[in-house]
Amino acid sequence: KCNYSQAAVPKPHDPPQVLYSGIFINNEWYKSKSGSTFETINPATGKVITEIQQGSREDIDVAVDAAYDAFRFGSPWRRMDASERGRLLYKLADLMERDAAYLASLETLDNGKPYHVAYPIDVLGSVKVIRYMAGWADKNHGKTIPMDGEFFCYTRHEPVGVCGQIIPWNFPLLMMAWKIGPALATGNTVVLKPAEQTPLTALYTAELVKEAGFPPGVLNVVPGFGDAGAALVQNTKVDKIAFTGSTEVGKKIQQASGQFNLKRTTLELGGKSPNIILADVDIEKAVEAAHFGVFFNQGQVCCAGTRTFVEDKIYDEFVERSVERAKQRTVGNPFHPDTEQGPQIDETQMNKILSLIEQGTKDGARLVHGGDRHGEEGYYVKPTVFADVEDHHTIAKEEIFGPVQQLMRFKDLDELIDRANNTDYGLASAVFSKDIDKVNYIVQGIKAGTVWVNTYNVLSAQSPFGGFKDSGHGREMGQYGLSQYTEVKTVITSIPQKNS
Ligand code: TXE
Repeated sequence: KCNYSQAAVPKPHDPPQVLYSGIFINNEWYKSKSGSTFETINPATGKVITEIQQGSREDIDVAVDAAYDAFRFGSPWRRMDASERGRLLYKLADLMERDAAYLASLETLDNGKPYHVAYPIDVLGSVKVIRYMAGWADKNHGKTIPMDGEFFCYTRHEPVGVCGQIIPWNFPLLMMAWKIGPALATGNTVVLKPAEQTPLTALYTAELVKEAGFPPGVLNVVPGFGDAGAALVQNTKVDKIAFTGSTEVGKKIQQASGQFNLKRTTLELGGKSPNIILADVDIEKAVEAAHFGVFFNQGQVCCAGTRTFVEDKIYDEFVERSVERAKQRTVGNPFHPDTEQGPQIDETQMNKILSLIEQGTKDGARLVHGGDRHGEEGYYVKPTVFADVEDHHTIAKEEIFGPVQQLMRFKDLDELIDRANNTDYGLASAVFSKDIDKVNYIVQGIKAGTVWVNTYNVLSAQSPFGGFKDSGHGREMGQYGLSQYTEVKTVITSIPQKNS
């Protein structure tokens, strides 16, 4: 959970004023070439916040040209000391921190997540990621290698070049920080496309990038829909695509990335993560952790623990307590300090969740709490709990991306590992137990990029995150994250005589 107490959260701007709605290229604001705009909606009310310039292929191509030019050999960005890149990122982090209450308010308005969560997790979390990556700027160096023969060999960690970054709506600012932090620290240039549902914090942060002093063209932001994302993937001047979103679109991106020039890709996609609760746990703590593991961020979390496997001996009590916890969950106005759960991102997602809930009942799972819409205004879904969910049920297989918990029963550990791995996804997982031998056995058996032990949803700037299988590939954050934004160049020089 977050490291910040609620007392430290300042008052929100309610509502925050929207200052930027254009396309950001070369440190300037532009209207779309086509003249098109789109509406960004407040999901708590369903009302329009403002009109945003809608980028399409033409705008993407101009932004890519700007990023390409900023990366040219001899450009100010290429000639800059690595430590100076770090300094600019530290400055950006300071500016984000200066405007943290405003940024968190903007996120709450555009996304619907509770403000008292957006402030510590999304905004201060993003500040931490940018600072962590700033520190790496002048430390990600190559090696000298004792190769055979009369040669001197060393490696350079060079930036990949122009990076296209396509991000989703569930953590708009944080996903931007995960993407631009390592890319800029290692000297790349960027064209970022925020999700169409949540462009506001990315646009404001673009202005902070300018204020921090980054040269023009280093970071460009083009708001728009999937066609703009696809244009970015198709542009041959783009060297790499980093994407977070659905597995369906991730597969398209992977295909298109190999079709024109061969782009490098990092993909962080969906999940159906197993959360395994053994009978020896402190049940109160495990119930709370499993609740948080599913319901955090309105359930709109790629690593959510949506298949909660509970050992037979404690299953019935676990169901009862989980329902009690779900009943207490406070749903409502995301600007209110007591709200735990705001609205889903939009009507489409709300309807998808509601139809999967219906399917759960049809398939024979036992609906023990919630199950329908909360209120009539905005896109709220009641905290929902299903018991007796079986592996073949649709709700045990498909990513729901909503506040819906699936409680599943298990008896035998070996059978459990097969069941937990019986999914196309492999993003995250968790095991709760005091038995270290069982924990280690499960840790090795689970096919997933992260295994949490006696905790859930813990992410940090220092530790890598990413998926196995259809949850994508590549790792973000930590030292591992840097390698996804650098090419290794081997330099071999003939020397007259080699000595040890
Ligand atoms: O995702 P999309 P959507 C999952 C979750 C959710 C489902 C659908 O299950 O219910 O995906 O959400 C851009 N080429 N996740 O439709 O479409 C798009 O504009 C290039 C999991 O919102 O994948 C946006 O910027 N780009 C996830 C981004 O891709 C394209 C977070 C994500 O949108 C494109 C979000 C195309 N052809 C949803 N089509 C996670 N891993 O955290 C769309 N986009």
